[in-house]
Parts: sequence; structure tokens; C-alpha cells
Amino acid sequence: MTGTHETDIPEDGADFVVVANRLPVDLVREKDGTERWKASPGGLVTALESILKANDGAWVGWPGIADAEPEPFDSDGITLRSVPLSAEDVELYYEGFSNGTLWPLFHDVVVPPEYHREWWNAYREINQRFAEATAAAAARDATVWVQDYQLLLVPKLLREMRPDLTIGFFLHIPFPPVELFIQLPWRSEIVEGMLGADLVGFHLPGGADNFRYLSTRLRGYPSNRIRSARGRASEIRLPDRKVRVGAFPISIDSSALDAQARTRETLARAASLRTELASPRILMLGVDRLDYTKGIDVRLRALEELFEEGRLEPSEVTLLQLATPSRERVEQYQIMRSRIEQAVGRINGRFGEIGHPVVTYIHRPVPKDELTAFYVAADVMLVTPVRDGMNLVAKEYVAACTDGEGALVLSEFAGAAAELRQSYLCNPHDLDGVKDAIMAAVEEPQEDRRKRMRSLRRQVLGNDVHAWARRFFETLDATSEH
Ligand code: GDG
Repeated sequence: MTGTHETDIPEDGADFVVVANRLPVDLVREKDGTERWKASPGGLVTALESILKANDGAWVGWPGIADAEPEPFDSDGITLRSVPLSAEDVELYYEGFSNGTLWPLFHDVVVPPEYHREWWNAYREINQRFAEATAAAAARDATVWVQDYQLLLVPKLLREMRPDLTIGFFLHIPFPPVELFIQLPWRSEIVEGMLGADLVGFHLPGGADNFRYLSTRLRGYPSNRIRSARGRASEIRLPDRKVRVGAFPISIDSSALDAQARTRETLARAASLRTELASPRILMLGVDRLDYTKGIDVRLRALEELFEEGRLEPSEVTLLQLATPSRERVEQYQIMRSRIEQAVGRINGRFGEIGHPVVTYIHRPVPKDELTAFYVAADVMLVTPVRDGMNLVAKEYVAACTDGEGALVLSEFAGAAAELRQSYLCNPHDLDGVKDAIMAAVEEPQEDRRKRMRSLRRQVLGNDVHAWARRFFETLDATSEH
């Protein structure tokens, strides 16, 4: 293993470094071979960009296309440092181990995870590469924040190279129960990798508990609950140091979205959108990466049955489903996509009219202000994942409902359900329950619906992404002092 010695600490390193699989911008290669940067959507970028801009930080990540090696550059006061990946690296480390093994395993094996030694070897090697790039970017005693499931080994690798650093790790997806996790042939290495951090954060206390239990069960490390100013936390005792574990439910830049939703342009676009959709009485909305965890199929099936049973009148309802392309080379995603597209075609064939399809399906990203107009226009938001770490879309919808109108149907299996208790909660495995939740969202008296939305808005506007980051950093600070 390559070690970095004290002498390798860079003179011009950053005091705060974020490490994530992707940079907050995408490198795009044009047909003529020229390259340009483009802002990239996605949960993590949405969550972190505002925080980084406020601090002079560096971001280490992959630029999004294979075999590109752009020089470090400055974007809005953030130094971006690329970790290059070859086409084979992308296939084995990203599409393979990250999205073919860890993603399904951590989402309760919704589809069967695949275990390949070749994928694992690439994952280990590329985590090493990320750790080296981070070590070269961080000033002495800097704080490093490692993000997500693609980089589970980085905390340990980085600590070995740079013991001076304070290292935080945050997992954006669920952390599974021990009975599932131990399927992983490389389970001990992964747990040790994460324990390289000073603080390991999850969205929910359940994930933190799973991890703590696993550390004891697999590695024999004792742990205990500790008193913390802000709710539950615990500590895992390694032979030479302690690791803090806790829940930090992520959020969004709520007031910025609230403000954007109130602008004249957004309101006008929301109104014109309804007209373009043939002015339905009820506009339903789904916004997801096209992923098998998101339960797009669940809501389509629920709608189809509601039409079939005559509980909803197709001429009065439109579902606008935005399904952003994602991981298109991974086989399970191709299977999912064709299933969903078949269902959309079938439902429109059965219940649509000329000039009025019941489902309008968009399979490409839309600009952020257009998405905000979608939220503003929608009467009912359908968020029905079978498993989801948090789900920012649910919170974005609430922040955009500035007039207090609107109804959120939300799966109990999204992390957001722990906070958004006043939404129309449903179990996505219980189709009748999903249908009832949709009907309640449509039929409940307006005053009750408004009351629910008021409570949801208090939650989302009072707990934004800035508060999330502050809580994480305060805990990390306290941990490293400790
Ligand atoms: C992971 C976890 C966790 C989507 N389409 C467009 C677009 N988006 C934006 C949404 C939202 C984000 O992407 C999606 O965030 P989610 O949280 O819903 O889901 P994941 O991508 O799966 O994120 C998740 C999250 O990490 C954060 O920790 O909540 O559980 O799976 O912000 O608005 N944005 C634009 N155009 C689109 O077409 N501009």
C-alpha cells in the first residue's frame, strides 16, 4: 500500500475537503472532442453546494466521464479536484460493486445483489485512489467529509496516510440490518473502512443502531449510548480510539426553494403547465431518478387499479412522472425502465383520450426552475419508494407548496417519513393501502389537507440543509476534541 508521510502534507491544501464519488459539476465531451463543465442534478449536490460555497473548500470526485483527467480548477470559490476513472474502473467500481452490490444490498435486497471478486478488487483500488487524492488536497489538521456508499473504505485508508485529519463520514442511503449486511463477503473490511472516521453519520437512528450492533457482532468492539445535547448518539470503542455514531437527517435549502416557488415566473409557468396538460382537475406528480427502489411501478399500479375500480375518473386526473435517467448500463435499471415504460403505455392505452394521456412521462432531466414549477402546479405528490435513505423530493415539494395547498403521499420506507408524519403515509408493499392514501389525499376536506401541509411546512422550513451540516460539524468537532 502506498503511504503518505508527514512530508507529503500539501502547502496549499484546503482546510475543508468534501470527498464524493462525483464532483458537483459534470464534464461533458462534445462531438468534436472538446470538453466543458455542466452543473449536475442529484441529491448530494443539491444538499452540499450551498454549504461549500459558504466555506472555501475543496471537492474531490470523479468528473463523470471515463478517461478524462481535467486539471484542478476553481468554481465559485471551491477547488475541484478530479479523480480520473477509466472505462473499466467505471464498469467494475461504479456500475459493478457500488451499484450492483452495495446499492441493492443496502436497500433491503429489493433486487438480488451480485458478489464478484473482480468488482471488489476494483472498489478497493479506487477507494485507495480517492484517499490519495484527498490526502494531497487537505491542509494539516484539515477536516474531511467523506460521502456515501461508493467510498466506504476511504475513512480508514485516509487515516492511515494522514492521522492529523479529522474525518467525518456520511451515508446517504439506508444502512441495512445485520442479517442482510453479513451476506457481503468483504463485510469486515467495509466496517473497518467506515470506522476509520471520527464520526459516522446516518439519516436515521435505525441505521446508526444497525451499524453499532454490527461493529460489536463482527469486530467485537464494545459500544455505548452517550448523552448528547441533540438526541441520541453512541460511541464505538476501538482499541486505540473512539468513533462517534449518530443520526443526521439531511434536508434541503428550504427557504431558497420557498422563495423560488413564489416568483412570478414560477407561478406563471405552473399555470401554463396545467393548461398544457389539458387542465386536469387533479394533477399528480412523481419525480425520481429512474431507480427500482423508488416505487414508480407501485404508484402506476395503484393508479391503474383506481381507474379500473372507478374510484378515480381518468378524464379528471393526470399524472406527470419525471423519471431522470440513471445508471443506464446496469442491467436491473434497463429491466426496470422497460417495465415502467410498458406500464405507462398500457395505462394510457386503456384510460387516455386523444389529447389527454393520463400519464405524461418524461425520461430526461429538466432544469431546476422547471422542476419547481412542477411542484407548484401539482395537487398531489406521489413519493412511494420501497426503500429510500431520505428522499429530498418529498421535502422539496413541501417547501414549494407556499400557498399551503397540496398533498404529499409518502412511503413509510423513505427516511423522510420519520419527520413528515403529517403526510399521507403508506406502505408501498400494500397496494390497497397506497390506493387508500391516494384517495385520502384527493378526498380529504380542504381544511384538513391544509392543516397537514402547515405542519409539514413547519418541519421542512425549520430544519434545512444548513442546520443539517451545522449539526454534523458540531458533533464532528466535539468528537475530535474529545
Ligand atoms: C440519495 C438517496 C437521499 C431529480 N430529477 C431532476 C432533479 N432531481 C433532483 C431532485 C432531488 C434530487 O435530484 C434527488 O434526490 P433524492 O433524495 O430524491 O434521491 P437520490 O438521488 O436517490 O439521493 C436519498 C439523498 O441521496 C440525499 O442524502 O435523500 O435517499 O437515495 O433534489 O430535485 N433536479 C433537476 N432536474 C431533474 O430532472 N434540476
